[in-house]
Amino acid sequence: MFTLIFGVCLWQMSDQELVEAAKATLVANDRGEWSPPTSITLYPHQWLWDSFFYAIGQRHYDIERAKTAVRSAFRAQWKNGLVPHIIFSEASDYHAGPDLWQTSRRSRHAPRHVETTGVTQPPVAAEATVRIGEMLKKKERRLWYEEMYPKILAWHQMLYRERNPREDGLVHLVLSWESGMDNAPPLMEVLHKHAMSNRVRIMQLTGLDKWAELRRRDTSDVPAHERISTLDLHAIYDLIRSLRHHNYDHQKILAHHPFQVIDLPFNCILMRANEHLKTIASEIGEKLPDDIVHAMRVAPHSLETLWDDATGFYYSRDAISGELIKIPSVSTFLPLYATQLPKERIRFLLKHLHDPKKFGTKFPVPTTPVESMHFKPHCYWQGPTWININWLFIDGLRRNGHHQEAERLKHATIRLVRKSAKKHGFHEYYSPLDGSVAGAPNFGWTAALTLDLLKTT
Ligand code: 2M8
Repeated sequence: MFTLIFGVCLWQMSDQELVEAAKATLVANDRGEWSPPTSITLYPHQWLWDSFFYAIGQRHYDIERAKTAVRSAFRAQWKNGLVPHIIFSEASDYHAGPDLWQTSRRSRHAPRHVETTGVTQPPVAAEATVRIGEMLKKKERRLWYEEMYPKILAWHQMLYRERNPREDGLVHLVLSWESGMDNAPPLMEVLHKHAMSNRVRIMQLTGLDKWAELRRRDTSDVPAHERISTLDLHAIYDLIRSLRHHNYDHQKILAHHPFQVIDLPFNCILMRANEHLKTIASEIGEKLPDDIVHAMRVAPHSLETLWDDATGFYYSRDAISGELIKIPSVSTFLPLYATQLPKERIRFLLKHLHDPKKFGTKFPVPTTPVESMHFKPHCYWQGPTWININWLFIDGLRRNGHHQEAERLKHATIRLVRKSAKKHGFHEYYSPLDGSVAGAPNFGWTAALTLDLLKTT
């Protein structure tokens, strides 16, 4: 027994070593004002929700740097309030770069001083702002909140003004990249149903996708089977062309664009972000505007329409057909992060969490249930365990009073990262079955959020 424990200690990091290693990863990725998601060329620019997760980790050792991470994500905010999901740096080797988007030429709202994409990502800014605020003295916090409030507010208002045609507090996404869970099976279902362009269909029929696969730039560092499929990626490129064709004008996009989803995780994050915004507003003596107050009032009722009693899951909705996308995924747990759920509902969700055929794996939480035909343990958002999703889920469990479950998941998450940290550092995602690493190495949000889990109770 002693030898076993001693052996484990030798090849695994202690909490303190893990904290130091996480910090070292964040510092090594740091470019001063912003940090690319990983040390390799796979993602060489600034990504939006990555920046906020970075900040949540950085606040533990350099609060000013954490503020800069949040601030810098807003340096390219569009005139209409949109905060773009990528701010391009000088690096030229990204597969969906400025030439594909052409936002500065096509949109009257896009900034001219820097190139960006024309879509957004989950609004984690308010969360990061408040987490930083909690560590500041009252006067500094007020200044910090006064600085961030108008920017975050403009972003949320844009989402409700331009992406919420039903005014029910749940916004439409127009690209799976906006959800951050790029190739999650429910999103790919909508893509396959409505948004396979003729070009992509021809690629598929003629086998040209095999040739295109050889030319992919994103699979030089990470094996193709751990990434999105070539056909799905090309369908996404064509959706970007459609957004560009509509000059990133949301009215035209909602009327004609073939991919529109009421995404469950994005909307859960937005609901929670509004609560944070309310906290920020009240600390600085601001009154939330009516549109946000309205959205906050109706969103919990609208969220209920995403629950399916027959299967016991929350789902995203296909906004084109109006139907629920009944493909179970880890997103079903995120309403816990969004709001307070009834006890009975939580009981149902926790049953799924512990069911070995669904999410009860050795290294939870898989993004897709293991019994699903879509489950692939190493493939991107189709099965692997992601640390940011666990982090949101842990927070949701706490907020709903399930502290023991939250602790259990927190320890399982740290255990998963610790398992390979000595040899492989912090990875982008992990197999939920055996904990093996996948995706990019030296991954920022894995390091940042592990650091946060280790530093907070
Ligand atoms: C992944 O997405 C980008 C496109 O946005 C890509 O595959 O090139 C996703 O995991 C996304 O959630 C993440 O923000 C991004 C950078 O880490 O990579």
